[in-house]
Amino acid sequence: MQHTTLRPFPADFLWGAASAAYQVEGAWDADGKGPSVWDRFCKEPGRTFQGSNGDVAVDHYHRFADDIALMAEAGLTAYRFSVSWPRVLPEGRGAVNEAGLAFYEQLIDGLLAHGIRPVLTLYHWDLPQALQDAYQGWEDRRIIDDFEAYCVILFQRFGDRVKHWVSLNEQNYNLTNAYQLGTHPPAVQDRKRFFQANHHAFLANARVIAAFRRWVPDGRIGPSFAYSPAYPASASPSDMLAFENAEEFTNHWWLDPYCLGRYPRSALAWLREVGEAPDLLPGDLDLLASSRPDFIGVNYYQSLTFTENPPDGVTMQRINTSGQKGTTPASGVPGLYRTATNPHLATTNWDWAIDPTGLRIGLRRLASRYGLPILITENGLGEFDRLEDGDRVHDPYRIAYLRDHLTACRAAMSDGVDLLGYCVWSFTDILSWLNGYQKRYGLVYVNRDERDERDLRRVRKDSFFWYRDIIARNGADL
Ligand code: BGP
Repeated sequence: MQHTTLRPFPADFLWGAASAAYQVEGAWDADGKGPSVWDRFCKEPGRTFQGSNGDVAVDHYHRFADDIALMAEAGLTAYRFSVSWPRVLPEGRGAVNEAGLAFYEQLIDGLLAHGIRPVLTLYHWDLPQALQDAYQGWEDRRIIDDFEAYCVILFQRFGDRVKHWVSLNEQNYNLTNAYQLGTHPPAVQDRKRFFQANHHAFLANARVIAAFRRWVPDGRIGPSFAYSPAYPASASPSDMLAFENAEEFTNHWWLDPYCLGRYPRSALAWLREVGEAPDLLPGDLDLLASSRPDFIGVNYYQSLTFTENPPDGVTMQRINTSGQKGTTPASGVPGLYRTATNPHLATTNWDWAIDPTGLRIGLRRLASRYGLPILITENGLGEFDRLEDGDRVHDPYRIAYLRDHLTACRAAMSDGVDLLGYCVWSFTDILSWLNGYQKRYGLVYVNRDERDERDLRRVRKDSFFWYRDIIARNGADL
């Protein structure tokens, strides 16, 4: 579709930026917080880039007021952050840590005082270690009750002020790393356990949405999905079939249960054939079908291109975590699909394809298939940035990336997509889970690296000023 004019962003469009507790807060054991699985995992040798961890991260826990002031200066109208479950419930269940809740209360009230709407993520991967130890976390159905109880504490406490909620962040990406690649805790490589853990997460998501309706009836909630729309490597029927397989296994497998309350048919049939299907109990599918979200949260970084993969073909491979361009191997599931390089797209230094049109295509696919509004909960560029004399960071590559993706959003809205808002990943630089501090995403530079915490000073990048001007004109100057 080629529009002669693009639709303007609506007046109430959420202009946001995002973060996650483990990646920014630090204060990993302060004021009664319990350990999360990441607190332990990052300290095991060889798990992360140069052994980096979030003990201090960017010290947002102590500097949140200054960070909010910077958000206000940028003109943000929304800030997406996550609550650390073990900060609120050190054991994952049972006694509440009042000091943990108080931190989020101050953060939320500080945002609201500056006219910034809080978008609260209930779970961004930092599972309480106590629940991993007690029953292996997502692998056990007990997680459903415990997750619901934790979420209800937050609904009761903040539901009067927070109207935008994200249930689970990137269940797909997190559990793929946790149970297929072995690169997130608990570092398992077992597809049967992978699908079972996912099934419990779907049920937990549904239960929490049902509880949300009771406690925050005027709020909106949805999961955030790591969405990489699939492309076929060519128009050959075998590549088209591989692409269909990939769409079904890497996208619909999550989005269909969330939004339609059912698993995609061909994928489920395959998993039953190979003995990897999750065990479903009576009532499970009814629960899924009863809790439709209010929106789909989309975390978009790249499209992925697929080709056929024979039964003795390529298996799942770890991604590039060094920033050495061209080191990502082909990855796939034998008999289903494998990734291929898309010769039409440039890539970042971490080999992520830069594809704004892929965002437009993806948004349209979601809008047509699920008929729900969409909130872009993450989009951004991880790159090496350089702090220059006079406290300047020139990041024209990030500005180009954000501008092109926002333009794709406008095109998608003109195509009929109901887009609620857009959150840049990330507001400040953050700890990138496996990539250390050198893969920077922020609009605001943080003066630290893997080896040295330095002074953790905040420095506005060129992209900060650019985004401020875009927001000021409600996106009219893209
Ligand atoms: C998403 C996560 C974020 C963030 C981002 C960038 O998967 O929700 O937490 O990390 O991707 O990924 P990375 O840090 O691996 O480059």
